[in-house]
Amino acid sequence: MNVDLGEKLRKAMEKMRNSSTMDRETVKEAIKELQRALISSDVEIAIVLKLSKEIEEAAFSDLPAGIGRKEHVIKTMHDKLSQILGGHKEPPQKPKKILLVGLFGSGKTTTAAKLAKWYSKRAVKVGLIAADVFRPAAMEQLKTMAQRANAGFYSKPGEKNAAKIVTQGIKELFGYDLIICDSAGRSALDSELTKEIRAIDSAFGSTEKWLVIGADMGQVAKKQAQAFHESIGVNGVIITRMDGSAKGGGALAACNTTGANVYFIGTGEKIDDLEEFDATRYLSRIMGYGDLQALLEKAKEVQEEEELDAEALLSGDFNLETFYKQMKAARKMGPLGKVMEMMGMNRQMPKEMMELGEHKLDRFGHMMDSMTAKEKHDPELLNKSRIARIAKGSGTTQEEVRELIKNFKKMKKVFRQFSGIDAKKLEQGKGMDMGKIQKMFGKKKKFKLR
Ligand SMILES: Nc1nc2c(ncn2[C@@H]2O[C@H](COP(=O)(O)OP(=O)(O)O)[C@@H](O)[C@H]2O)c(=O)[nH]1
Ligand SMILES: [Mg+2]
Repeated sequence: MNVDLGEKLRKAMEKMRNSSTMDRETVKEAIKELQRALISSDVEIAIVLKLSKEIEEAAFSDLPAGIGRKEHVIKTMHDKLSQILGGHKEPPQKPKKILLVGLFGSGKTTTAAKLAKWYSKRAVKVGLIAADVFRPAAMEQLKTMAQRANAGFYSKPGEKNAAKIVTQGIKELFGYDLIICDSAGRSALDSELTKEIRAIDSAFGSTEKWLVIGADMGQVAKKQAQAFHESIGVNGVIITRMDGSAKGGGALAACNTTGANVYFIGTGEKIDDLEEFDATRYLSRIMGYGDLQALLEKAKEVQEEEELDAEALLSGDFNLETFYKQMKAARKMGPLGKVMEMMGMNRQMPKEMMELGEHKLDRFGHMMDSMTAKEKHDPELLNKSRIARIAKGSGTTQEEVRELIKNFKKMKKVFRQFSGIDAKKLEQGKGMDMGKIQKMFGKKKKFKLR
């Protein structure tokens, strides 16, 4: 997600980390890198310049007790960055009525369903109203997604008056804790759209009016957020397509200058691709330091009777069985690439493992069934004749069995690397929230995918 920005920010930070002196020149160099990164993510120049100035000033101010100059500068950079992206504003936990507004294609309908799922998982009974009378297909789209989210649904195909749909919808969805209303967009916020949204809003009695904006807007998001706020009043923002645009940083910073609360970001087309936005977490993610917290949250949410045993994953005792189980559990949490990204491991992951499909995983499962317990725990035993036996027993080819072993070995190497770096990196202050990781493994905790 937004790998570009992350990559560049990481470089800027690394420049600092790796320099032996911490003079003005070094700081200026790092700030320059930072500027380049932010500008290429379409962050407004004025914001970038202000940020640079603040960092430079803070860098050579008095040091807080017990902290070195370098740590101080790095921390300042991180804090200021997180600030311009909007920090963290917790979304309301028990909203009653959310109205989603925005232009065509901003992601309203998709986000309505994603939100329904997000709140459903938090024991909120959610109903959806499809009030896009402009594009009738949107009703069908939302209906299908509502089913996927296990949410109630109301619409009235053929009805041209959105407010009427909403009034009826509220009646039909009586007893639901939260009702989310999807509205129509236009290609611009014109008087017609304003009028329609106002009518829906008054029929609906929104407690929340959230603007949905695509990350590809970049800094233009500012104008859009302001315009929507002035004409209909907006008290929350969701930025979609953070996964597909290099301008996500710009969109975030722009919304932040308007004082808008960015509650969520959309990170994919699927119904689970919605995340509560937290700038610190977002930064550590895109910069590749991993974020176990996000992973844990996601893990808790996936409704599968699979256990992802992080300890086994990173412990030295990583055998074929753990490998298979973990790959299976990880897959259920979403594309493996994303899961690994959250753990900060995507950089080292073999490409073929990131793209491992369901079908292949099933085949791996069959092979595993044809192995003895001993073989699973010690794949070194797998010589030519054993491989032949396994292929035959599982209806696969010897080539595939060898592929499984090869992949397993690669993964083992990745995990070993990952588990071995904590103490050293921690001492050198090289980012990585290893405190969290260590705490988790220290407790020998398994986390269960419900
Ligand atoms: N990659 C990605 N695509 C998204 C995201 N949110 C929405 N989309 C896609 O954007 C397009 C427009 O979304 P839609 O919900 O129909 O927008 P609406 O016109 O505002 O209702 C669809 O193709 C969605 O699949 C997101 O977070 N990431
Ligand atoms: Mg729509």
